[in-house]
Amino acid sequence: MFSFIFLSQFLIYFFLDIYINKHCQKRVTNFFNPFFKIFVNRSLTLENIKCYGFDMDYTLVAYKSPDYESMGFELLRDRMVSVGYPHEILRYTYDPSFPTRGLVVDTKYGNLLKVDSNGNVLVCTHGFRFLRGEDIQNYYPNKFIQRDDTERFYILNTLFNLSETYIYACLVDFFTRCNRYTNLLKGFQHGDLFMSYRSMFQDVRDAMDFIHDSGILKEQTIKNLEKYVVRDPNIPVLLTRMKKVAKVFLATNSDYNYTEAIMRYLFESNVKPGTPKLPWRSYFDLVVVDTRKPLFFGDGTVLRQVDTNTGKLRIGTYTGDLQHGTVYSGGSSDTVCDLLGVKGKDILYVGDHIFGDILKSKKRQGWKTFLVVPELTKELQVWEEKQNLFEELKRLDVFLAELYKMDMSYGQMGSLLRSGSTQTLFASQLIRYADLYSSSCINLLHYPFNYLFMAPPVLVSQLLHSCTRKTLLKSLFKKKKRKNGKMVIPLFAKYKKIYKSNWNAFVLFRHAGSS
Ligand SMILES: *[C@@H]1O[C@H](CO)[C@@H](O)[C@H](O)[C@H]1NC(C)=O
Ligand SMILES: *[C@@H]1O[C@H](CO)[C@@H](O)[C@H](O)[C@H]1NC(C)=O
Ligand SMILES: CC(=O)N[C@H]1CO[C@H](CO)[C@@H](O)[C@@H]1O
Ligand SMILES: [Mg+2]
Repeated sequence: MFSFIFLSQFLIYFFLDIYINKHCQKRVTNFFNPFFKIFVNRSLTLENIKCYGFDMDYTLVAYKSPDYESMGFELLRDRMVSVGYPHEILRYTYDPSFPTRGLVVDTKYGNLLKVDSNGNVLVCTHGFRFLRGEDIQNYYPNKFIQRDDTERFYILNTLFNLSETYIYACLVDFFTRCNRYTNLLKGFQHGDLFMSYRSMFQDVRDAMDFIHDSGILKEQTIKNLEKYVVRDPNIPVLLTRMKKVAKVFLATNSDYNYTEAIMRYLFESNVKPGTPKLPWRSYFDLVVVDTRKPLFFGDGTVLRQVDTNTGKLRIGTYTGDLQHGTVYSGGSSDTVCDLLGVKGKDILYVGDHIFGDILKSKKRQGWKTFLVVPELTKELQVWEEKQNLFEELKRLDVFLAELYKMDMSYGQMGSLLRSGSTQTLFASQLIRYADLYSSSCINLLHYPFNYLFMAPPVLVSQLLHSCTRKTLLKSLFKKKKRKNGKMVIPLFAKYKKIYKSNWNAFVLFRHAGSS
């Protein structure tokens, strides 16, 4: 009897194993691979999603980093020189390890700040110089900024802002070091001219608007698609599968001509062998360009039809029914719901801009949200590599030096989500407004369309978990061992050097040892 149960169980597992190997291997292995993972902040059943919406730039379309940002930087830099900035600036080249998304510009003092959700300053640079405790306190006596002062502080939230962030640091660096200019608290003096940090930032923004509005950035991108745009053959696969179970729409702030060029490249020039080549528009039930998000999620603009032959807009407001393959311009999120016949809560909207795509669509329209965070690939890589170190450090929050070193593996400004064990402003917004987040929308391919996302927010909570002194003491006690009659605390022995140089930690240790 016993052996029969044993045998039958064995057989069941044996065949189950073969089945899994045969049918699910790819899906199962990817499922457990953290790099393909979708992280969950609020539970969500894909089965209830009746409609998927996509942003285009940095969401469906991944730009090649750092080539794309470098190109943006060079256009900006050249523009600055052509409006009168010194030629020496042309010597700067883009360094992708410097800027991180979510930095705040203080236009009064010309500093770049990394802050937490309450406005506490975590990292502060002036040009490329990283300021230390005292220097930071000279500018910000309580190491704190009043973030709602939107006249003074600007958050660089999108990936398009990276090149802007970098050119601003270059300008501050240049003028600070160039001896033709006198450094003052709020800017630079040159003869009888005063140039404030504020006006410099305005010039950078104007230059940024210029390269966007004049179409020069788009022109360069389209001229060299191979160099700047990732062509992932899984995108058509994902949309084909999605369209079988739900409606799919595209809502982009880009104009029709650019959208057409990019989407053609993505969908029509690169089909997997054996799949039919379809026009890109057939993958969507609705395409809306010139959406002007976040305005789109509120009042929106006039809805017009695009003449897909000429790229020009038809005059007048569109009032008809939804026609397949037609492209619309403007409108609002309400028009999207009306045209597709879906309710806000049935939509999962996938975007990369925390303010323009995610916050507004969630707050105003109650859409379900999926934030694409391309940086997660790097964050996860560092996390995987340094996980043991991090686990150890988590229990010992006194080792700031080590934590700092780990932070530097992400880039000069450290992680997008943390600084030491403190959560950044970006991370807190992510937790508040995104239901799901992942490094790419393609990761949806690794989950079945009836999947129930229920996991706790592993990445953010684990990355952000900081421990209290109490748990530190507890963990020290747990580890103590007797060796030759002497009490040895292995962690202490290991970090003796750091302990010696850290008075706080030394006191802490004596407590642990004497009690
Ligand atoms: C950041 O980039 C977005 C476009 O992606 C732009 O609308 C915004 O004004 C930029 N922010 C700043 C502070 O320049
Ligand atoms: C789009 O391109 C066509 C020609 O390729 C041009 O006639 C049209 O004006 C362009 N439209 C816009 C909005 O740039
Ligand atoms: C599971 C989890 O961490 N959920 C968080 C999602 O975001 C809200 C804020 O809107 C947090 O309160 C939850 O803790
Ligand atoms: Mg985008």
